[in-house]
Amino acid sequence: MPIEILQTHKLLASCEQALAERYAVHKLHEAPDRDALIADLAQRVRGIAGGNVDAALMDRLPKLEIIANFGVGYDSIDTRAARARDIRVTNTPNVLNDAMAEITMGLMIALARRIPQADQFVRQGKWLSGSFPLQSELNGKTVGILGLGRIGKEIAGRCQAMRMRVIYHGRHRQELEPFVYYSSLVDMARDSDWLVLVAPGGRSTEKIVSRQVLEALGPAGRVVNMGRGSLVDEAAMVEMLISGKLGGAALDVFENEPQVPEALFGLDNVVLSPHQGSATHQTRQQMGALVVKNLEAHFAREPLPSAVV
Ligand code: 8YV
Repeated sequence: MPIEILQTHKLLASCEQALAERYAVHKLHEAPDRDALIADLAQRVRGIAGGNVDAALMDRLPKLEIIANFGVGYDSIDTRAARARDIRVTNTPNVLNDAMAEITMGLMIALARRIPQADQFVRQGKWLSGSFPLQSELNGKTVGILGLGRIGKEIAGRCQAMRMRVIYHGRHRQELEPFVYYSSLVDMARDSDWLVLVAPGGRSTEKIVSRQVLEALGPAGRVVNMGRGSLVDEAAMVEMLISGKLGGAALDVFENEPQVPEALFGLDNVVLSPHQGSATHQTRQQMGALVVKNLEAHFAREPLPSAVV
C-alpha cells in the first residue's frame, strides 16, 4: 500500500509528478468538498505537501507525521501546534537564496532608476519630445536589512558590490558579521536610505515595520519588501507613499495577496512585483526536489534535510 499524503495547494508540475510517483496523493485544493475529503482520509494521511496547515487541520488528521512546506517561509503552518502533536515540519531553505537576492537588487535598481517608467516612456514615444528625468543611484547609500538570515546575507553581499554601506536589525547581533547591528529598528531606519525587509512572517514580526519606522525612514527613504506583507503596516505605508512622507517602495509581497492596494497603481515612486522572489525555473525545481527529499527521508526514517520542527 502506498503512503498517502495530502497536497494543500498547487505545486510545481515536476514536484507533483515526483510526489505522484512515490505516494498516493490527495489534492485538497481540487476537492469539490474539502471537509468530506479530510473526513474520508483522516485515518490514512501520514504526510502533507504544501503549507496552509492550522491546528484544526492537524486535529482532523491524527495519523499525520510530517508537513513538507514548499517555501522557506513557513508562517502558514502552525508550528507550535505541530510540535505539540509530534508532527515534523520542513521547509526549503538555501536553494532560493540567489534568486531572492538577484530580484531584490533588480527591484532596488528598478526603483532607483525608474526602469518600469523608463520602459513606458520609450514605448509611448515620449522620448521623441525630451529626455527622461534624472534619477538616483545605489552607490554611497546605506541599506538597512531587516533579517540578516541566509537570504539577507546574500542581499548584503550584493549591496556591498553596489558600494552601499550595510547595516542590519534582527533579534540578535551576529558577532561574525562585519556589518553594524542596530538593536532598534526605528534607529536603523533613521540611519538608512534603503530598508530591505527579509524577515520571516508570523505573529512575532507582524507590522514590525510600523508607521514610526516608516517615518524614521522618511521622505527620501525607500522600503523594499521581499519577506512578507505582514511585516509592514501596509495602510500607513500606502498613505505615506501618497503624501510623500515616504520616498518610495519596491514591493514583492503584500498583506492580502494577490490583492494589492489599488492606491499604489498610480504612484510613480513604487515598483510592484507579484511575489516572485523565488520564481525561476531553476530555483522552483530545487525547492520542489527538497520537498520530496524531506518526505522521502522521513518515511525512510532518515535525518530530514531541512527540518524546522
Ligand atoms: C513561496 C516564499 O513559497 O519561500 C518562501 O517563503 O515566499 C516563496 O518561495 C512561493 O511563492 C511558493 O508558494
